[in-house]
Amino acid sequence: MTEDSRKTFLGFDFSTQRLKAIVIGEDFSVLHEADVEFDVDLPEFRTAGGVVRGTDRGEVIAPPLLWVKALDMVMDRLVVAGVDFSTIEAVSGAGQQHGSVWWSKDAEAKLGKLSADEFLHTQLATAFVCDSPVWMDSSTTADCKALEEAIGAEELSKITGSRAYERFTGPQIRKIFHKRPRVYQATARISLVSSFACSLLAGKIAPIDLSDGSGMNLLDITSMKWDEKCLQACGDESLATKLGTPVPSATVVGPISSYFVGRYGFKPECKVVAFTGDNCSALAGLRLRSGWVGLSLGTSDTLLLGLPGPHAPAAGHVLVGPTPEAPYMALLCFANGSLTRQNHRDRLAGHSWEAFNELLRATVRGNMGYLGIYYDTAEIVPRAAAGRWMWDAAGRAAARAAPQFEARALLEGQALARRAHAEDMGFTLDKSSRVIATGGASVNKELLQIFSDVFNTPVYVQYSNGHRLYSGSARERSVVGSGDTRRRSVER
Ligand code: 5FX
Repeated sequence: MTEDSRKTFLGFDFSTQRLKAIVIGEDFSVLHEADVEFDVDLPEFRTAGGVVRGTDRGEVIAPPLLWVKALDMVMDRLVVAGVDFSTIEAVSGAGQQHGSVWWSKDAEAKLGKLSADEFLHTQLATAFVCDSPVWMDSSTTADCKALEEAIGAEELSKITGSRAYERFTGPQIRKIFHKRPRVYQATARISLVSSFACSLLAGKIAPIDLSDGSGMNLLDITSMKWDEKCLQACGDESLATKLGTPVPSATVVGPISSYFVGRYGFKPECKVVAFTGDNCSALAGLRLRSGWVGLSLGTSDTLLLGLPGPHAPAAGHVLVGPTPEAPYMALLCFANGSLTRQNHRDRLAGHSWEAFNELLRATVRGNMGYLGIYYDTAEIVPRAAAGRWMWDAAGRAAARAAPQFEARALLEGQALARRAHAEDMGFTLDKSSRVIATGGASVNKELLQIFSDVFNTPVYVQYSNGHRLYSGSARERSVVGSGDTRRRSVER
């Protein structure tokens, strides 16, 4: 069958550091891929890791026009890759969670009459009232406190699935409402990064989906409606209108905007499906069974578990699930993921993963007792400021250790934290347990091996055609101790 007679589907991932696009066939085969790396491809926005550190302590923002410009750029790359857009039946995607986009009063009119002859970013240059606070922002501690005081911490967790967290959109909205009232008043609509991206494709402000909407401290995850008291605690009576009505994640929002029909040759009836949060879409793609844990290794590391119903966690988050098979999901987000690994790779091994992995191979499981905690950025789980701690086998604080011990201390420390907090969330390991890894760092076999050793569970990696075992669990191996304790890969 030629591509022309096939139905194809286009997906986007508006992640922290890059925008990725992928075209798949009806059999889920990947036909084309393209990406735009914000720091490298759009240097005029002066981002580092896709974000800009703001002037307030802990403030982390991104200019929405960066994402707008990246969209045309990635589309042009798909054109160069030979994509025939007329075969695309439907478009959808994911975005980094919690970040908010503040649309001006004339933005929706602009979205509705975009000319195919000009770039999106020139036409939407005045569509945003301010830069977007993103998930790495930790400047809203006072707002979290105020929200928990207004609702009650446990009650807030019961209603919204989370206690108040700095990066959650409700506290971020509260900060702008109180500190920048003119910005709040000038805003017609507030989108999440996901629904903002969907809006560009749909040519109108797209609804927030229920799964990503659960990362705001505003949604009642049982009734699936905005909670009046939470809205009141974060803004004024206009907030419900600014947010619009949330919809299930698989909702068709409308046909694709005429901009994409005219500029790239989409058929006018191509459907735009609501976008959701990156972790929500990862959970949907992983098809987790009970006892399995999803591990998304990206800028942040996130642990994902499917849940049958809502509950009120003391730490971590419960979200409405993205698919009927996963009605609810648990999420634990560790802010120090790939960026932290990369910083220490650079420090310990130059800029090469190969050299870093050599260091790991020079050490053994358990790292001769060396253990480390490396927070280059404020950590979310557990809540903690940036810092670095290391101990030797006797439990003494160690100011420094040889690079190979540091390399393993960093990764084993990360894996241990992921396991301990998953267990606190109610996750129990048994014979059927497995870890399904996804995200950029899931290509690193040494890292996967460490997760396998620490979770004592096989680790699989998600591919478009299914899960593939990457590393055997420690319990499948016989050798522990002084002999060859290094990896015995059972890759298939
Ligand atoms: C989840 O709660 C997070 O904050 C992060 O994983 C972001 O979604 C990263 F994009």
